[in-house]
Amino acid sequence: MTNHWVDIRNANLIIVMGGNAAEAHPVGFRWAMEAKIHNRAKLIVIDPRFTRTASVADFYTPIRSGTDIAFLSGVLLYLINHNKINREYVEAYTNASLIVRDDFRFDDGLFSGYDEATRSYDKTSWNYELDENGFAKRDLTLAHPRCVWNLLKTHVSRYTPDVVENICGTPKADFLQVCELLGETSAHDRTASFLYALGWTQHSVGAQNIRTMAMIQLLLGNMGMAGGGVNALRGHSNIQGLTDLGLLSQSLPGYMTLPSDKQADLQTYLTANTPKPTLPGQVNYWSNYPKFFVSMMKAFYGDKAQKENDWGFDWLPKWDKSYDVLQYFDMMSQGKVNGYLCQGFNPVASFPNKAKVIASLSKLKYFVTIDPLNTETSTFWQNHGEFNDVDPATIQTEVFRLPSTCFAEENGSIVNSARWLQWHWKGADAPGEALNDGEILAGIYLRLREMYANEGGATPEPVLNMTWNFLTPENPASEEVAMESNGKALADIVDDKGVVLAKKGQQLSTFAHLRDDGTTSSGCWIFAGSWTPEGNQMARRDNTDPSGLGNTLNWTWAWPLNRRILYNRASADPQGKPWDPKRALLHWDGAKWSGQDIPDYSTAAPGSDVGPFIMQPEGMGRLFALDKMAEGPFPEHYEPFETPLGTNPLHPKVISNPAARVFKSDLEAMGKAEQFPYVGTTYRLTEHFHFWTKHALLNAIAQPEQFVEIGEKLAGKLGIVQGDTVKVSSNRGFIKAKAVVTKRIRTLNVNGQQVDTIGIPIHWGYQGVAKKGFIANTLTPFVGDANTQTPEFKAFLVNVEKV
Ligand SMILES: Nc1nc2c(c(=O)[nH]1)N[C@H]1C(S)=C(S)[C@@H](COP(=O)(O)OP(=O)(O)OC[C@H]3O[C@@H](n4cnc5c(=O)[nH]c(N)nc54)[C@H](O)[C@@H]3O)O[C@H]1N2
Ligand SMILES: Nc1nc2c(c(=O)[nH]1)N[C@H]1C(S)=C(S)[C@@H](COP(=O)(O)OP(=O)(O)OC[C@H]3O[C@@H](n4cnc5c(=O)[nH]c(N)nc54)[C@H](O)[C@@H]3O)O[C@H]1N2
Ligand SMILES: [Mo]
Repeated sequence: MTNHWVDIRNANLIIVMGGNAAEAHPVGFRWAMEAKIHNRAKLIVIDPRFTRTASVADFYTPIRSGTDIAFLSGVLLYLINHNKINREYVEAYTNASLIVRDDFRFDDGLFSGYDEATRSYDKTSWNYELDENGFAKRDLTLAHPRCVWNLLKTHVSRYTPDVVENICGTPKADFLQVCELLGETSAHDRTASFLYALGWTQHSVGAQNIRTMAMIQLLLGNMGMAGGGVNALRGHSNIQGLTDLGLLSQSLPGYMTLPSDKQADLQTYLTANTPKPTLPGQVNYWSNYPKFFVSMMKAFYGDKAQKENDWGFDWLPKWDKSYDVLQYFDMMSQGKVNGYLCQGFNPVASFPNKAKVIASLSKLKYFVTIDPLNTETSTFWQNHGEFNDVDPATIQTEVFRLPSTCFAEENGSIVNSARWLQWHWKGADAPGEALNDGEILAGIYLRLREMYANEGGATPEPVLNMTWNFLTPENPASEEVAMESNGKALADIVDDKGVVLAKKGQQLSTFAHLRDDGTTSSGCWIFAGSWTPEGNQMARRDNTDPSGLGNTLNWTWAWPLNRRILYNRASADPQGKPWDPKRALLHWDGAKWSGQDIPDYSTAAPGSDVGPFIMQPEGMGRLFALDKMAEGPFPEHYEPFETPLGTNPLHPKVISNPAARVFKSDLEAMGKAEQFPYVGTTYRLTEHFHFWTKHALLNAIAQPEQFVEIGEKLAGKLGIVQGDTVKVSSNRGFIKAKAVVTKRIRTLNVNGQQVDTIGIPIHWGYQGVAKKGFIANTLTPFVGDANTQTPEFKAFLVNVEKV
């Protein structure tokens, strides 16, 4: 989130689209309800199904799954055509006025630079036209035909209300009603907040769904404002912490990038990742990249990391391609992987195309699972009749099960959607032989280190040189790990006037004190400030709220630097006056910014050209994304890989995302509408948490049996009544479940045909105390988003029959 949970109550309009917060985030959803009650906010829900969130909304309208880019691009067109934008904000704070290279093109569904053989783009032309100093050219009058503003207008001009209705199946009048309500928040004293989660991310166009919404927020002037922003409602309680700490295959902690194998030395790597400003005088915060990186290497390798050995650069793994989970399982399916350590992950249940997952695991030599529960994955080799019809005699994989604790059985911090690092305390001892995850990993690490020390090996350095300064090496305390993430001074740190900022050995209080000369260490630069000389900031529990905006700066700690609303400089106009006095976050006192939040920057005076989007080299919010997205600098509607239309009404030659993560064998195995005429979509229920709670009797009683939801009209046509057992099949397999016949899923009119949706809750399986059920992911396709590789769980093709 750019904003935070409590801040949702400051919105005048809340749009839940691509999520079902009342069901999946019932505690956080109270802030949406508070906005309704105390702020007279309107709540809109746009979802293929009439959900529990829709049941408390002021307005609901349906949409065909996988078509939100068309809807949101239609909103962009409406806002532009009806002048429902914050014009001053758009001109000063977005890249609308910057001029794009003259070889940039968009034609018939493809942007310039596409290579069909590799299904990827050469993005050279997706850039600004630069002047002789390397700065982007700009036309403040917005008249230049190639300024971002005019390219955007041309790009979205195709998404008229009729086109939106034709692609999305949303009635035109409903669509216009949403546009009108959103347009009202272009006023300086009104904001809108979008609450989204998987209904947007789990598509082959997931990241672009979110980008399109972010562009709307920029046009409305809602970024940086209390009650505005881009707010992902994250899933697992610490999934924000996962990306913060760089647990994706091409990431390092603090959103740094793991070097690629083309970056053979430190200097090449740092140059590639340290941007120069593309407009004069910008903060361009990533220019500090070398400080973050060297400090991280000092945390990793301690005294072993020295300037002479490039701080241990050669010890980091280098990627040749993304090793996302789709890639990894595809490699496994080809027999290219020997062993797999699976920690807190149940891919047989949670990953697409169960048959492919089981076949892949069956090709491993060994498999290790670290989990408190007995999962479908740890027993993938067992025959469970029609739920898992495998022959154990043919599977040679050796399986090791390491029982772990659960989060409530240890101290630690959890990063929530709001970027708050909240400390929590152990609630109970773990049963049986369970060890906590840190202890298990330390045990594996220490044994590996011993083996490398005794026997050598191909590249022993990364393991042998790692620092491991914990009081109990075989069981590092959460407190020690947290302090290491924050970082400390390795020598006295002084400013340019010689004033001591941090004494040698002291915890750092801010990442502004990080150095690139080896005198500071910090395991995750964005966490610097979470554990200072004053102690554990994450354990603070003072909820006083002097601003009344809910920022509670003394409650726990938010990265970066305890800032609660990102890009908060944009909450005031270029002259420094808050757009809305009721939402004033900052003020200029003549020398610096201060106020109800931690300012993005302290000393750039009002009226200066320093942009509020401090992480971008041009300091501006991007309506044109340059080369940051895989499939284009503007969002474009592409159909799901399994589309009920069999075409893309906008450009029949380019049907689905041309840069999506998909492998040839899976592409060829996509189902067709002739055989599988209905749209399948999967989702969760309040009463269960994924596949864990079927181990708990009370949850199993609350939702006792696997079911699928079928709209009344389709059920009537197929002769299915409530309680019938039905078989739902896709090109990858079938499940059987009870039919729930409902008014909540409507038949939609799309591109001259009728489209029906089948709703499939995900929570069942065959381990635990609940009544056994089929794995929903038997049905789903092995294809993912082009940027995040998140699987397309929300739109695929199925057939339904009564059995
Ligand atoms: N009780 C409970 N709470 C949970 C979880 C749980 O298992 N149980 N899981 C947690 C996790 S890890 C996550 S990630 C979150 C997920 O939170 P959510 O994303 O809110 O949950 P889902 O139920 O997967 O999907 C949300 C909605 O998206 C809609 N949808 C599907 N496709 C589209 C589309 O193309 N466009 C639009 N506009 N809507 C679409 C679906 O109909 C569904 O109502 O929930 C978290 N909270
Ligand atoms: N079709 C379909 N598939 C989906 C989704 C969907 O909407 N539709 N949603 C996707 C999403 S958003 C998510 S997040 C995934 C979730 O997929 P998974 O992460 O695979 O599923 P979970 O069941 O949440 O958790 C995995 C395991 O973690 C274990 N665990 C809990 N606490 C700890 C701990 O402290 N340490 C260790 N080592 N293990 C622990 C649990 O016992 C559980 O078995 O599913 C995805 N799959
Ligand atoms: Mo999730």
